[in-house]
Parts: sequence; C-alpha cells; structure tokens
Amino acid sequence: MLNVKCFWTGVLIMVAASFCGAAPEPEPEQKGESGPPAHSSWRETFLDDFNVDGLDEEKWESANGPYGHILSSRWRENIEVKDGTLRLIARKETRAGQDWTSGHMWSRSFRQKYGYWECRYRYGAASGLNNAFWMMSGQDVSEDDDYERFHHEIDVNEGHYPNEVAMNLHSWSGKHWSKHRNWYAEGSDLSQEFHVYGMEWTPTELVWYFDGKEIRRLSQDICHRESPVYLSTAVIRWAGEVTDALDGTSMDVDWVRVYERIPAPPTVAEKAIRAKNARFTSVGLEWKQAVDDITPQANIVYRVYRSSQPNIGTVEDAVKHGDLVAEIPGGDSYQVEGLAHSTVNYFNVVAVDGAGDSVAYEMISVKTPVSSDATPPVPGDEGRVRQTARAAKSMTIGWAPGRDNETAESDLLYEVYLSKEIGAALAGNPLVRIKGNTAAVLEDMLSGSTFYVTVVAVDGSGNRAAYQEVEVETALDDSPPRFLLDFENGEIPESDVVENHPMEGIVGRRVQDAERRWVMEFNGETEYLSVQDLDFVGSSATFAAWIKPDGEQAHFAGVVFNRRHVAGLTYGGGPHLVYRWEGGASWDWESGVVPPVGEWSLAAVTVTPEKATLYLYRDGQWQQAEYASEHQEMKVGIMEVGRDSFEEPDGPPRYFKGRMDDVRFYDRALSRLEIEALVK
Ligand SMILES: [Ca+2]
Ligand SMILES: [Ca+2]
Ligand SMILES: [Ca+2]
Ligand SMILES: [Ca+2]
Repeated sequence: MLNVKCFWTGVLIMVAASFCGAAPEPEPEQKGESGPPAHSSWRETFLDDFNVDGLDEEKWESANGPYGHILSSRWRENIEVKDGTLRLIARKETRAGQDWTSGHMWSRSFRQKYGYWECRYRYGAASGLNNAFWMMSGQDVSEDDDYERFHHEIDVNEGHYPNEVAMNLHSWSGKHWSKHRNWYAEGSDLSQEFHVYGMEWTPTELVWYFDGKEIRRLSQDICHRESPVYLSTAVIRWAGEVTDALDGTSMDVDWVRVYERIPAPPTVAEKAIRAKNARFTSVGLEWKQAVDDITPQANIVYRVYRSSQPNIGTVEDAVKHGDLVAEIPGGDSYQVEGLAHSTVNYFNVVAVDGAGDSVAYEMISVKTPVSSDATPPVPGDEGRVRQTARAAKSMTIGWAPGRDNETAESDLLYEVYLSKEIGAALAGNPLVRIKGNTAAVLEDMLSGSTFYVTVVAVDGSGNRAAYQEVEVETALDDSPPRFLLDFENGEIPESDVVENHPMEGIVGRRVQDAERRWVMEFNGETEYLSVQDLDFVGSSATFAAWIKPDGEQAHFAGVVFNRRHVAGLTYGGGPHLVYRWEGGASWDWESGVVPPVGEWSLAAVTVTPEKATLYLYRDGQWQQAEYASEHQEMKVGIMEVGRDSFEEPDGPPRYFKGRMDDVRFYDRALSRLEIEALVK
C-alpha cells in the first residue's frame, strides 16, 4: 500500500508532492427532520403510523407477563392505539409479583439487517421509565453457528425523562460488552415534544440521529443479523427515581419506519484505462470519469491499485490483492511513481460514491522500458543522514547528495522512510519523495518521541541505494495542561476548583506533606474535588496524578474521573488501576498496574484513537500497560478528583482514600518522554 491516509505518526511533507491522498473528510450529512440520509436511494420496508385504532396484531406481537430484570411486568393491556398514537403505558399496580406494569412489543414477522430505522415519539413525563426504540438480533433463531458470535442489541434510544437520549450497542455473544453514550437535548422536555430518533445501520457503522441531526457515529463489526422493530417501556432503577408520578404516563409513538438502502454504484460509460509516458520508474494513467445517481462528480473518489500479477480485475480482487497507490476525488488521471525498470505492472481504478458503492474499471498492464543501467547510486558522505532542526511537532533532516553513473545529481530521487521501530522503516511506504533536494522538513509529528529515518536514493532507472538509518527525536511539547492542581497557593485555588456537584459538594482537606509540600487529603467516604467543566471534545487525552493511597481502596475508586461521560483514571475491581473511555477497555480489564499503598507514585493514562497506555512511576521504576482499542471522540466535562460519583441505587459513590497532588488533564496524549518529564 503506497498511499491511503497519511501515516499513523501523522508526519507530513515539504518540498515535493505529497503522496498522501488528498481525499477530504466528508462533512457530516445533513438531513431533514426525518427520512433516511441523502447519500443513497432507499425503499420503505416497514411502516406503522398507528392511525387506525387498536394495535395491528398482524404487524405486532407483544409481551404478556413478568420480567425479572426490571421493576415492571409487561402486559397487552398497557398498549393502546388511539387517535393516531401508540401509547405504552406505565401503571402502578401489583401484577406477577411486581409493583409496576408497562408495555413491550415487537414486529411479528418483519425482520431486517442494516438500513435506516426511525421512530417519532415522546417520553413518559416522569423519571424511572425507559422509553425504548431498539433492535435485537435473532431471539427466534436457534440452530445457527453464528448465533453466539453475532447476538447483538442496538438501542436507537433508551430515552429517560426529561431530556436524556441513551444510545447503546450491546454484544450478547460470549462475554457481554457494551458501548454506551448519552446525549442530552439541552433545554428540551422530551415528554412534551415529539422528536424523531433515527439510526443508520451499515455493515461497518452505526449512526444515531435526533431530528435528522447526527449525534453519534460508531464503527461496528458485530451487527450482521436481522432484527425485529422493538418498542418498549420499562420501569427501571437507572432512569432516575421511581415515584407515583410515573403512574399513568406513557411513551407515545406517532409512527415508526424502516428503510432499506438501494445500492447504486457509479456508472462508467467507458471502462478502458489508458497508459501514457511509460518511463523507467513511472507511468501515467488516464480514465473517463464516472457518473452517480446521487454523489456529485467532484466527490466520486477514484482509487488506483497496482499489482505485479493480473489479479485486480474486480473491486473485490483489487481490494484484496492490490496496493492502493492513490485516492483521488473527482480525478481522471494519475502519475504512478516509484516503479522499477523492465517490469510488468498491472493497474486498475475503482470509483467509489458517497454511499460506499463502487465499480471497477478494466485492468491494464504496463511494462516499464528496459534500461541498460543496473548500477545503483552511491550515497554521499558515506550515507550519513543528520537531524538538523528539532521542534515539538516537526524536524528537518539533511543528507549529502548521491552520485550515479548515468543519472544527473539534480535528477536523483530521494525517498524518506520513517518508523517507530529500529530497522523497520523500509518495510513501510515512503513518507515523501523529493527530486534533487537533500533536506526534508517532516511536520505534524508526535512530540517527545523517537523515530528512525531512512533515506533511499533512486536513479532514473529505478535502481536504489539506502543511506544509513538514523535515530531522530522530536522535542517535548511544553504547552500547558487544561488544568493543573498542585495545591501550593492559597487554600485551594478557586480559579481552578469549584464545588458544583449537587450530591454532596464536600471538599477534601489541604494538608502539608513531608515529601510533596501542600497536597490534598481525602477520607475515602465523603471528600473529593470537582473541576470546572473542561468543555473538551476529542479522542486524545492524558489524565495524571501523584497519589498516596491510605490502605486498600474501594473497588472502582475514582482518581481523576468524569461519571456523566464515563471517562478518566480510576481503580478497577481490585488494587489495580484502569481507565475508561468511549470504546475502550471495560471495567474488568486486569491492567496489573498496582499503586503501592502508603507511598507516593505517579499514575497516568494516555488515550489515543488507537490505544490507551497506563503508567505508574515509583522510586525510579516505571510500570506500563497498554490496551489496544478504537477510542471514540467524546466529551469530557466536569472532572472529579478523588471519587467516581456513581449514584444510588446501583451503588454508593466510589471514593479514593489517601493523598493526592499535581493532578493534571491534557487535551492530548503525552508521549512516554513527556510522562517521564512529569516526574522531574
Ligand atoms: Ca400517527
Ligand atoms: Ca450511488
Ligand atoms: Ca545508475
Ligand atoms: Ca503540591
């Protein structure tokens, strides 16, 4: 693969043409209040507008009995259809040993996987009720190998009064896991207003909509089974206090619809690709542009594939066997570089529309001319490469020009390769190709990190010679944290710390410590700090604190933690630390990182879109644990220091007992060197 997205290090170029594809990130799609996204054509596959009185028994099945895991039994009598509206009613009445009743129904025969699902409804006007529009796979499938592997639940919305939209993906296969996120319709009362809750479900992604506005996007690879439509109310403990106010309230549904996407790849009038100007190391490709039913011509993306074998004739084969050389939106030509002389290359182009539907052109073969020059260039200055400038996010490297038997010095091509591993750079793709120049500025790099750079000189016939690999470093990023609490000044620095939690609002004690001067002390029962709303949204962050635990900690005791969005550094179900982040490790991750009791240690976690790293430093010793996971972009609001404000009735808040100092949050993932710098 030559091209795709820019490298994981985020390093970019300089002087010469970028080999990173120029494809822009697509804008989030705007829709009307209802109806499926505009990127495709759709057909309606299911509709009930409840405009005929009485539940349509041909369309729906409903529950009629007790439900163990919730506080209500669910009965047909709790479902009413009248005046154009379905009502799923909660009643305070003792039936089947439970104190409440509610309604629960699902489509009798309709099943679908993927597509667009939407429902217009309003919540019951009291806390304690789950107002749910959701899908769950294959309860009625038993004899199926995939049943265990792909048993899933998608909650478009488990709505909670007054304005919480709770979106979940559950895997019920093997060990249960879920990816949960809340969104709040600030200033709205969702029991008073009807709104449209929508979900696009594709083989690779789930996208949640509120009145046509995207509110969450999640990659997925487990939801591949057909599901009925589910509409349910349930009295539950985690939807707020259950009081008599709930009696007689209902989730009111105006209509529910499901659509199926109609795949429509771009069409190509002439599929032949033309090759021109085949030189020793490059060849130009030209093709006629495709036309799509929906995607504008300028937004159709052309993917250029190369192979040394004639095995990229179809979309599937190109993806499977080809090297992706370039991705060009709206283009009709491309100059492929970096080829060897006297070799046969196969090329194909795949046109992809905004919905991901694609079509392949006709594969062609091109032989580069035979060259009599088989002698590679000789690197200058015995192949030494030097780092000549260094900043936090960029650097300059330079080398002496090479010499070649045939190619002029000014025509020699240099490829710059970069790796985080020693000796591994040439296994990747060149970051940049530069003709005739002997310096490169590498930009947008990770700060405080070590890299290995290899420069390769290429002559006009494609003969290659590598310079010596060189170790290079970016400087530490000294931009300040979003907050830093060292407790040295005044009582507690009020500009940084506020009491803002309605539950208790008790602040811990500022005390003098023999090792760290002024620190905070928490009693493990009532004390903690709150930090003002960070108003941070992102997928890279660092939480850090010096901690001195006083005795064994409560399970899940919060260190630097945000309960509303479930993010931060916390104890797990034992003496070890864990972290929480959307899409990241679950509570039961056994990190093995155990802060020593009665001693100061630095605990930190860095989160990137690809992984999280836990660090613990004590007495010159570093301990580290990594968790690879796709971390989503998320909001991190009000942070608490010294507790997780987990609420009754599911459990008491989880307090840290001991001392804390130098508590930090960064809106970026610090490198290992930057974490080490926190110790100094
Ligand atoms: Ca209706
Ligand atoms: Ca299309
Ligand atoms: Ca040569
Ligand atoms: Ca201090």
